[in-house]
Amino acid sequence: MGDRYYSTSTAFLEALAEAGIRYMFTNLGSDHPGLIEALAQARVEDRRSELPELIICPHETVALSAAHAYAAVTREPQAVLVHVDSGTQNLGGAVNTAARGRVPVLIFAGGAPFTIEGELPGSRNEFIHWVQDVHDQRGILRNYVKYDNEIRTGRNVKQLVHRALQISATEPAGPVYLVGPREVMEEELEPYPVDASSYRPVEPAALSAGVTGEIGRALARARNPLIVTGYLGRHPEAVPELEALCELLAIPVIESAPHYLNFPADNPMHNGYQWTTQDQNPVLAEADVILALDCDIPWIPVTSKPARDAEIYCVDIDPIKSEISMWHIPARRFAAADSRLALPQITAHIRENNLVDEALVEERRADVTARHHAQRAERDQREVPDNGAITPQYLAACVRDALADDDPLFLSEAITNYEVVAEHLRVNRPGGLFASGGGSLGWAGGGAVGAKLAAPDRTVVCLVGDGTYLFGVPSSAQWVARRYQTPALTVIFNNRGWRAPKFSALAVHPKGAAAENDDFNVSFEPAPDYPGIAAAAGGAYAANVTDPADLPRVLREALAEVHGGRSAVVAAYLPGV
Ligand SMILES: Cc1ncc(C[n+]2csc(CCOP(=O)(O)OP(=O)(O)O)c2C)c(N)n1
Ligand SMILES: [Mg+2]
Repeated sequence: MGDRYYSTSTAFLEALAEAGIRYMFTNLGSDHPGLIEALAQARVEDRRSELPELIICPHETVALSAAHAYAAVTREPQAVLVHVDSGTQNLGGAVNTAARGRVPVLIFAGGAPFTIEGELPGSRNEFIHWVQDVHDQRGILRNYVKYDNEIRTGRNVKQLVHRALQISATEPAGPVYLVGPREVMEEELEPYPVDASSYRPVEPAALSAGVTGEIGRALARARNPLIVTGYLGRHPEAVPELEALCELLAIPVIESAPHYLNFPADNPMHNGYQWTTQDQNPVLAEADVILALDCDIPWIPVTSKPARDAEIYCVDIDPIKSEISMWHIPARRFAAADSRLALPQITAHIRENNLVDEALVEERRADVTARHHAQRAERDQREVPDNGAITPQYLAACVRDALADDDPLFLSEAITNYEVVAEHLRVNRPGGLFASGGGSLGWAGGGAVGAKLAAPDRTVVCLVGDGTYLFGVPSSAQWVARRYQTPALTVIFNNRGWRAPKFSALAVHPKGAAAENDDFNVSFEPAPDYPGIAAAAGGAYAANVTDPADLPRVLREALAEVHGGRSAVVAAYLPGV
């Protein structure tokens, strides 16, 4: 071995750099002396810039959420480094969210040293090494990762990192987990090269000719075709392809529980959004041919479903959804394909075979366009305060108007106001609106940091519920934002509590004791000073707004601060839960 410190840890970091990873969202511990030394050694050798930059996150939820949003914006895999079992557990629900959001993230945690008498460098020398030695550290994340493994030697750590990243980035993308015990991470090595370019993610899949023709014919002959999608827009290039097909045949689109911008809000073929609803969606009910395209929850059968005889096709990068224990839609055909390829295939098939019935299509185009405008008109009417109170619709409209001349990148974690946010922001730009895709709240806090690092020229704006703001560990997220100069505007839909569990209880027990007595245990009164947390932790501009008339001015001031490099948090007081 040479004089210079070169260990498994050095090779691990080099492999991340070779894979194009720029940042490591990190929380450190007693498992990381090798990594800390390797990074310091690189600085001494003037090679620090060749290795990824550390983004220190005082809470792991923030680290993984930041990596998640960065990956969602760029589609490039990210790295998160955490501390043994404890740091892994502190990732908490963000792992569910990264898995359900299908984002490529490599999570690394050290493992407790396995020697106790100094047999190897890195052997136990702190009391905590006994405490952190658990049966199955990798099992903590096995419910949520596509791949997990232990680094057993430095001799092939680069191959292991590249393989893990290849699996993570291959669609359906998702988190992967590597664990490296201390002695292994300290193992000294000779540097060695690996050809990172031989670990590219698997190429996207196209539809077979047979299925292309079947779907093309079905859509072309339908009276009321419909496309339902949720995450097609993870590839912004797929959005114009969807527009091309929908415009050719005048097919309406519903975005169902979307976590990307899948279809421009102003396209007249946009026929609305759906999340949890109590009412049947009429667009869904009247459809005779439905294409569920990159969509996890195209409808909720108990409250809103297609007609019994609707002809359904499922084209998805993950059409069987084996990670969701119970899942089914009554489709005639399930096909695994990348919508960037499948959509132009279907469009070309329809064109080349002259399948367009012009009269039918033009009649339908008028109907679909009319419904689009009717929906828009109805929403416009609701963009006003209610008896002197800020309404969610008015708030979302004010945010939209404040950013009219900007290039915003919105993160929505607005929970019972998801629909309001999507309807009233009216985002058109692919890659302009993101949600987590997961079920664990608190993503947007760290997510804003990752989104701003990924898109430094854009104005990052988060719209969150008050409960969700707290789940995002704002003390940590806002500190990271200041430290790494990633300013964002956070707008809190402050209804002073958790409205969602109240709605859940009402949907199951509409006339129960909780409903009769308005006894739901969801109120946060007396409400915390939410923006004050951000001011204390990250020096953010902080404002609480109760008067609707103040909102446009406060948002303008807040955005001026953000453009000047300082985060801003504005909590708008809505009617209480
Ligand atoms: C980590 C986590 N804990 C608990 C829940 C359950 N949950 C779902 S929505 C919700 C309330 C969210 O409150 P808020 O952000 O204020 O939105 P609101 O319901 O008021 O619109 C809770 C607690 C969850 N989804 N994730
Ligand atoms: Mg709330």
